[in-house]
Amino acid sequence: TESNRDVDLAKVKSEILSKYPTKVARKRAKQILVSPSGKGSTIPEIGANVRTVPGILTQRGCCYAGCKGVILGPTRDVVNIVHGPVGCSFYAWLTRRNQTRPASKDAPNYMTYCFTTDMQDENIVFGGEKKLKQAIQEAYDIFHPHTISVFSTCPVGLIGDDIHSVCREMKETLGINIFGFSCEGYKGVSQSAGHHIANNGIFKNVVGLDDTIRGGEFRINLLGEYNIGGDAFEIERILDDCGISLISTFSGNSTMEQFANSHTADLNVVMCHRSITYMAEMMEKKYGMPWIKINFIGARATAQSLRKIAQYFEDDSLTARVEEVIARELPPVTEAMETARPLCEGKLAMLFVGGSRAHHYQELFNELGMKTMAAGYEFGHRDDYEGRQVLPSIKVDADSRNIEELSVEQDPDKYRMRKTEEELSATGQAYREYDGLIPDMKPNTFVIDDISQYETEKIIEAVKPDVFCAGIKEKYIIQKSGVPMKQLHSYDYGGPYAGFKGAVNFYREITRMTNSKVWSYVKAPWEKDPELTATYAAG
Ligand code: CFM
Ligand code: HCA
Repeated sequence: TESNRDVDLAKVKSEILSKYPTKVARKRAKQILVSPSGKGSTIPEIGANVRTVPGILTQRGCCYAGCKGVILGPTRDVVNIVHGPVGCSFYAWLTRRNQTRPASKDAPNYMTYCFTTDMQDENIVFGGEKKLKQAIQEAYDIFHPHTISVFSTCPVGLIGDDIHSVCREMKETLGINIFGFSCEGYKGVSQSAGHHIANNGIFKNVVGLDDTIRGGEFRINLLGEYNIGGDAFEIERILDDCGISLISTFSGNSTMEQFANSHTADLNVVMCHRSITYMAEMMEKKYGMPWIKINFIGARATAQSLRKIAQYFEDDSLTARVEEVIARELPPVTEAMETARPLCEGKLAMLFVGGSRAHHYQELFNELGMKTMAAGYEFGHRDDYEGRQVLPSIKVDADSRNIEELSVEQDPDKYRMRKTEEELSATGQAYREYDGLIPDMKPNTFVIDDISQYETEKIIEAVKPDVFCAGIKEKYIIQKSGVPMKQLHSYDYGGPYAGFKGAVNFYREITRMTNSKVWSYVKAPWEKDPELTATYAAG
C-alpha cells in the first residue's frame, strides 16, 4: 500500500477516540492535535505531562529511568548503586547507547558494570539501609572510586529507607563524595521527574566543587547531549576545530571532574531542553552564567548553532574560525544531501520519541525533502510543544562574574543575563526565539502526546508512512505492519547522527531504509487476517 498524505486526519482522530470510554476520550482529545501549524498567538494548547490512563500501552518509562539511566548513565567515573530489586538495576544495564571515551587506559570507567543492593523480601519487611551501607562499603573496597551515588527504586520509597542519611554517614566514614537520588520509579508521570531530581542532585552535590580545569578562551558547557551512538564525539570534534573549549557536557562522555568545574565556563548551550534546562537555570541564578538554546541535529541547524555561539562571544577571530569550519564541513554534507534527496523527496515520516528528538530530527527530514506527517513526545511538557520565548543572552564578563556564588540581587544590572524586550527593539535585534515542536509542523499533520500502541497502529493503517521513528518497544509492531522503523533513541546500532558527519550518516540510512523493497512484501496483520480486520471493524 502507498503512503497517504491526503488522509482526513480529523476523521482518524474521531475514529480513534470513539473506541475509548468517554472520560478517556475526553482526556486523549486534548493530547491529539490535528493540523497544529501556525506561529505566534495561534499556537494551540496541548495536554501534556499528565498521567497515562492505566491499561493504555504507553511508550513511557519511569522516574528512575530518567534519573539513573538518562542523566547519570553517561558519566563514567561514578559508581552508580541501584538500591532496589535486581531487576531494576538489570533493566538499566547498558540499554541506552551512551558511549564513552576515557582519557586514558587507566582512567576509571564503571559504565560497563551493574551495581545493585539486590533487595530481597526480607529487606522489604525489615528495611534495606544496612544492606545499602554494606554495598557502598563493598564498592569502595573493590573499586576505590572518588564518587558513589545511590538511586532508589519503587520499593525503597514505599518502605521508607532513608538513603540520604546512609549516604551522609558513608561519605563521612570513607571520605569520598557520596550522595543519593530519591528517584523511585512511580514519582511523577514519566522519565521527566527523574531528570529534574538528577539535575538538582548534581547541582547540589557536584557543580562548583573544583576549579582546576583552566585555559581556553571561549569556554562553554554543552547541556542535554548524551553521546548516544557517539553524537558527542562528533560535536566535540567540531567545537574543537572552532577553538571553542568544552568544559563539560551534561552528560555525554562526561566525568565528575567536568561537572565539578562546569561553573567556571562562560556560557551554557542547551541542546535537549526537556531534560536539562533546570541545570542551565540554576547555574544562571547561582553563578551568573547565561545560557542559549542550540541544536546540533541537522547540517543547517549545526551551522546556525555554531554561529549563535560565536555571536554570543562577539569576537571577530572566533567568528572567522567558525565560518572557516562551516565552509569546510558543509560541501561534503550538501553533496550527500543532494544525492539522497531525489530518493527521499516527498516521502512521509512519523516521529514519536522522548522529549526533544521528535522535534530536532525534523531538521534532517526537511533536509531530505520529507514531510513529517505526525510527531509527538513521550513526556514533553507544554513548553516543549508550544515553545517558549527565550530572550537572547548578553555577554557577561567572566572576570566580573563571581564564580563562587553570585548574588543576582546585589547588582542586577551588572549580572543581568538576558536582553529585555525594550533593549531588543532598540538594537533592531527584535529577534525572539520561539522554539517548540508545534510551530514547526506543516498543515495536515498530527501532534500527539504520549501516543499509545493502539493509536500508533491506527495511524499507520490510515497514513502508511515511509518511515516511522520511535523506540525498541514500538519497533517490531511497526515493522510487522510493513513500515520501515528507525530507532531514534539508540539509533539501531548506527550513528552518530549529530553534527556534519552525523547528517551524512542519517541521509544514507534513511535513503537505504525508505528505498528497500522488502517492506512491500510484509502484510500488516489487518491486511492478511480477515478475522482480525472484522474484530477491528466491530471495535
Ligand atoms: Fe532529551 Fe535524550 Fe530526548 Fe531525554 Fe530519553 Fe534519549 Fe529520548 Mo530516549 S534526554 S528528552 S529522556 S534527547 S533517553 S538521549 S532518546 S527518550 S528524545
Ligand atoms: C529510557 C531510555 C530510552 C529508552 C529507549 C527505547 C533510551 O527512557 O529509559 O524505548 O527504545 O533512549 O534508551 O529512552
